[in-house]
Amino acid sequence: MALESLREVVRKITTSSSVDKYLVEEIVKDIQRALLRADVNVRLVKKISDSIKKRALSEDVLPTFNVREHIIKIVYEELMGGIGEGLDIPLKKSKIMLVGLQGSGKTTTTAKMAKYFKDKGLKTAVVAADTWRPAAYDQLKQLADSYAIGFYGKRDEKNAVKIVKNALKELKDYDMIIVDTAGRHALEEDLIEEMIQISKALMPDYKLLVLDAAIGQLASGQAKRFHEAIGIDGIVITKFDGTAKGGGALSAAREIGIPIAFIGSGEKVEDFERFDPAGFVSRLLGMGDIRALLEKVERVVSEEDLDPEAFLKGTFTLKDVYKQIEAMRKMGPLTKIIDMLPFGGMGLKLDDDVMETTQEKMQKFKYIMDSMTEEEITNPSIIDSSRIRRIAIGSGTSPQEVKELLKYYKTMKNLMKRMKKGKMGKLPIKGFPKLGF
Ligand SMILES: Nc1nc2c(ncn2[C@@H]2O[C@H](COP(=O)(O)OP(=O)(O)OP(=O)(O)O)[C@@H](O)[C@H]2O)c(=O)[nH]1
Ligand SMILES: [Mg+2]
Repeated sequence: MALESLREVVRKITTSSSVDKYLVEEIVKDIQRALLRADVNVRLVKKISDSIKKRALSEDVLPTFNVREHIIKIVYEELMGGIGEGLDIPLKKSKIMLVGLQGSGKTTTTAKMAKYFKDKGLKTAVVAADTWRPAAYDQLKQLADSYAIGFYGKRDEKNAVKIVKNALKELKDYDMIIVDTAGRHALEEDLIEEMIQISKALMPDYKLLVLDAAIGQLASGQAKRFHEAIGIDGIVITKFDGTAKGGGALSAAREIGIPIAFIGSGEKVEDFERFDPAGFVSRLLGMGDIRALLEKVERVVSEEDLDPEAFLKGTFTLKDVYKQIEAMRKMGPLTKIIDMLPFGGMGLKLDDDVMETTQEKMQKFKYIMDSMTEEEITNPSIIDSSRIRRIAIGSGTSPQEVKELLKYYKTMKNLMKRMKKGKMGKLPIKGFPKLGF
């Protein structure tokens, strides 16, 4: 379902040539539907879709993007922001305590996680501290044995706190200790008390809440109660292999502000991975090529950030001028940026009037460049007077203004050349009169 609706979104974006309000509304509606179907709660859906709408309509399309990519980039970034980053558990001596509702997958997850850390080179052991379910001990011991993972438990001991205290003595030379606890049907008082006592005895570095992907909207309430009782550091979503998309668990995590640490996606011990926000977005919305898009977005975003060094390398084209202007626009007041530019730090002082004309001019330069062909942008020397006329008409400017941009470009290019040669001494400040430099 989600896949179909997102295909539809992409189709709409692809066949459209401009970012208009109607298109954005349509896209946002489709995304809302897909998210709601994946069990993401209404508040989170609203938050994500509001920011998509706002950004899609207000932000300029980056020079290296078309409209389609522009919108997908925003959609993607907002979804990623909505999902948040995962919890990264460093590979060092630590204790982890797992808690969760009955049948959520704690015991299975204990074994999965132990194998995960063992495979990463940590000496790992598990502790059977579920004294409520008679078969819990055997279930965990069997899993630990078959993967050569350390194990501590006491079959007939009814006091979970005692087990944990003994385990800490017995497992002193292990790096990673993972404790399985009894499942809570609902959060009964005695079980809450036991959970608190175990936590006090163990002093875990991480308390992870195990949530079934299928829990849906109930997740938030559950997570809150566990969080209030012992303070949760991260969430593990299990049964991701089923039909549920985990939107409920995700919403719960976001609502209480706790990162997701791992995802369990099958009954086998191997079916376990670190939480990967990009993968989660794809799963939520069924968008297969989102990773490739992400890579492109990352590349462009980092290219677009102003890096004076980069301007000194390679050829300087109008694209670089465009990037400079973009970066300036993003980075705020021009005066601040001057220090960061290759020709900055020269004690340049701009008064407000000059500042304003500069910003205005920059904007005009952008319009002009938007009317140029790719070839003209990368190789401005081909721009003759007939091209200048065409560009001026296309951008609603005058040939004089197009020439100004070309002059600005040439000046910058020469400047770059000189800087490259290390001749920083005489900077052609006078070369930028129209821009106020
Ligand atoms: N398909 C699938 N099944 C899972 C996954 N994780 C756990 N299960 C299954 O879910 C059931 C319950 O898992 P347990 O690990 O025993 O859950 P628990 O939270 O320890 O249960 P209690 O100790 O009774 O509270 C078992 O049949 C598991 O095989 C998963 O990621 N995918
Ligand atoms: Mg269990």
